[in-house]
Amino acid sequence: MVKDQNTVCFRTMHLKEKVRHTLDSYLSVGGYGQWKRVLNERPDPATLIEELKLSALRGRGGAGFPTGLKWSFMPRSAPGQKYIVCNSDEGEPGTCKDRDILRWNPHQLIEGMAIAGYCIGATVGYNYIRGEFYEPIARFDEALGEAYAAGLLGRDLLGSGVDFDLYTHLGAGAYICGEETALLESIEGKKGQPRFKPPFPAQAGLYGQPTTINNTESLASVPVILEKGGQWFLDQGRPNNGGPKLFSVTGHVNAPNNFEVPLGTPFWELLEMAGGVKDGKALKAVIPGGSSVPVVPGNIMMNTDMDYDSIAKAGSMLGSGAVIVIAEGTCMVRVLANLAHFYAHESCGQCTPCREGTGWLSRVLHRILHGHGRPSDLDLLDNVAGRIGGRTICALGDAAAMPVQSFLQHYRHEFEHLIEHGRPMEQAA
Ligand code: L3W
Ligand code: SF4
Repeated sequence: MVKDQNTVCFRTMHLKEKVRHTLDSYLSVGGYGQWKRVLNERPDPATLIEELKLSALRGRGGAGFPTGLKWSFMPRSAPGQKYIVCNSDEGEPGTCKDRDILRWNPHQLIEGMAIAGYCIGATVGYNYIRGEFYEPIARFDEALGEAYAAGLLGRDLLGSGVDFDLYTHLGAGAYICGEETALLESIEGKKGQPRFKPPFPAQAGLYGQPTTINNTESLASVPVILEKGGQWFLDQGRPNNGGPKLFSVTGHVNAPNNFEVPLGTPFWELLEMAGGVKDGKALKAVIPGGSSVPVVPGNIMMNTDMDYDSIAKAGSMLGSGAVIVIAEGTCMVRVLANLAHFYAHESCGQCTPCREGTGWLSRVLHRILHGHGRPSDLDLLDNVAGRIGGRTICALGDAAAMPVQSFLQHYRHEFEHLIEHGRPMEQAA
């Protein structure tokens, strides 16, 4: 559960009641105020989108794409059905924030999706939830029922003439369905494989119709941005990095948890909130944005702030905000072999460089790890990773290649040692 002290956006998370996820709890903190205002006043959607642009909210799912700009891509006045889709298929290793929004703030997500639908001209929304999320799914469905019963979803809402229907759609365990176009294929009942882009979903998305897809945290941030203003949200963070953000701090820390902190918070503060490195060990490295982003040595992270631009300067990405802490004493070959196995397992198999390359990376890393590495293996790893990146349909290929390149850049000596001596330099922490 998100640590209590700093919740800014996720309003019911800090309530002491055990039933924070209910409609009554949400209404008690001003919930649905913005949706009711939209229904009563029918503001020009363009003014709402401008507020969102001012807030500098960047997509919280991994890519950090500006949310207001994405909404403005929708051909609002074009005829035909349009859709808003929420990506709650949280599967990035290390990321565990969206499930807490579904568990504790489902109504805030519903309100955000309804407002998004109004802004982009969509009268139908889908929330695609990871199928393993039993409690979050139950909470979201319960909240949907409450919202319909209260007349906040459905047809001619509050007599406004505005319609908005929202449905839950469950994933079935494939990581790749978190990629936006694979997710759309999955909703359509097809095999979850990414589509070529362009066309982007704003041009041809669900059932070929204009569609906007945003992450759970992005959409759930919208009601607060409209209530307090885009400038307020921007001021919570840094220029071009508006707002607070949820970080899932995991790995070798004493108190792993989700924390909501302003973008731009120094990494060391976040580490302290998570109780510091486990067992008093030194910090070795950090994967700052989910397993798909480059690893950063601990000494660099200790001088880096947690926002999109600062982490880019440190050579990595903020990604989905999953901060994986690695303590001194950890064998980095083992860490990378573990990640490589994951991507090889989750590749959808459409593109040859990804399907074959992820398997090669995994097999070569495992043979090094188990003491059968060859001197030429590091060049082979570099070569295979270099032939995947940028040559595939979706970002999974890059996600598999980037960690390999960054681990070799910073920890090559550990790989060389294992190849030469057949045992790791450092044992697992
Ligand atoms: C219209 C254009 N739309 C871009 C839209 C595009 C998408 C968004 C970002 O990957 C990353 C990936 C993972 N006209 C547009 C346009 N768009 N140009 O903007 O697009 P893109 O391609 O930069 O990113 P992506 O394919 O959405 C997401 C990384 O996130 N990641 C994964 C996290 C996992 C989770 C999870 O478990 N919840 O999110 C972590 O780092 O590797 O690089 O909407 O359509 N000209
Ligand atoms: Fe599938 Fe990998 Fe190609 Fe993505 S990059 S479409 S996961 S084969």
